[in-house]
Amino acid sequence: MKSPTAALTLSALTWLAVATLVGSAGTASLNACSPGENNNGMKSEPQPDASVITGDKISDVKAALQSDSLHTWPDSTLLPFIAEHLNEDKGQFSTAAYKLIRAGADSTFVFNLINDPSVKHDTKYMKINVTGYLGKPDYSSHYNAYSVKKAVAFHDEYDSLLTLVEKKYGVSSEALTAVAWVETRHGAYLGTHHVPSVYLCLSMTDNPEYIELNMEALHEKFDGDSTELKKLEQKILDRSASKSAWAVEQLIALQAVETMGHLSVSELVGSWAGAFGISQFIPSSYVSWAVDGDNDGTINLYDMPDALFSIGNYLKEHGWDQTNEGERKAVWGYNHSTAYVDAVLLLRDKIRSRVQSSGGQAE
Ligand SMILES: [Ca+2]
Repeated sequence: MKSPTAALTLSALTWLAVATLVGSAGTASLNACSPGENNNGMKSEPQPDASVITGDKISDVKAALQSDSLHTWPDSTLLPFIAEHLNEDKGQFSTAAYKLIRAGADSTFVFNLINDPSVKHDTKYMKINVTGYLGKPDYSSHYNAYSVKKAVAFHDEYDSLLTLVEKKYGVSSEALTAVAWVETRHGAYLGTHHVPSVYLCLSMTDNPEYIELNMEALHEKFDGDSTELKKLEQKILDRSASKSAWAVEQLIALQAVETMGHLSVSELVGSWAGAFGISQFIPSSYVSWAVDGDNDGTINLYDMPDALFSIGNYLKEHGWDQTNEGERKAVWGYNHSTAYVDAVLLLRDKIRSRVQSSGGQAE
């Protein structure tokens, strides 16, 4: 990368403002543990008081970023600037860089992210995230006999931690166990996709060449009538636009994740849809709702206490209460799929029934 120009100093100032904004929200209520104290659920006293970032901070982050002057530059200046700062092998990401800077992202963050050797261009992310809806989700393996047995064993092993989370957020230990199982098998399947690469690719789904790619895939598979085909083509157009806009938002959030300083953004791996950690949060969810469950000063969703506290906080903030309607709304907030909601709540019921029938002990 070439040396930063004078224009970049402005963005550094902006960045300070964002760091202050996110930093103060992220650390205000952290309680340090005494040396040797273990708050990972093995002890019930003292109880952790997890730091909570309440509300959606992304709009605040974006507002602060908008004082960066680069997003106001005309194309005639901005496009050559981008071409100059992207590494030779990263030309395929020029649209992503352009969109991010136009959206107010810090240009240093954008170029560092894209130029990182771990960032790879892969059209599979444009395809699966745009046309994935064509397949019907099957969650039945998440609540079969094997899953219930494993979930009950987890519920027993993490009993004291789950009890703390339940007490704090009012979300039952069985529901927390069910969400963490369906998401990642309690951390056994965290995904192997490079999260920045996923979002950078997704931010370009509305480029003509990737729309064409998805249209071709649709035409290859489709054998219905022309009215139905037109509807599906429109759906691809709509999803290409919405996924792209969403990915730009998530990349802005990823910048906030980096500022918070708990995770190495360039090393984040997760699902092909861009979710990471045991709780499978997307970057904006991490910024807004992830919490430091074990009070070690770091919000790390690859650690079980942080992941479970974050799931509890997320569900509570998305409407979880003691009603079926509230539960369904909260779980739907986690993943906008009725099949997903059904699977999580069915597994929750099965765990509860097994736990109750065995007197609280796993078999
Ligand atoms: Ca932590």
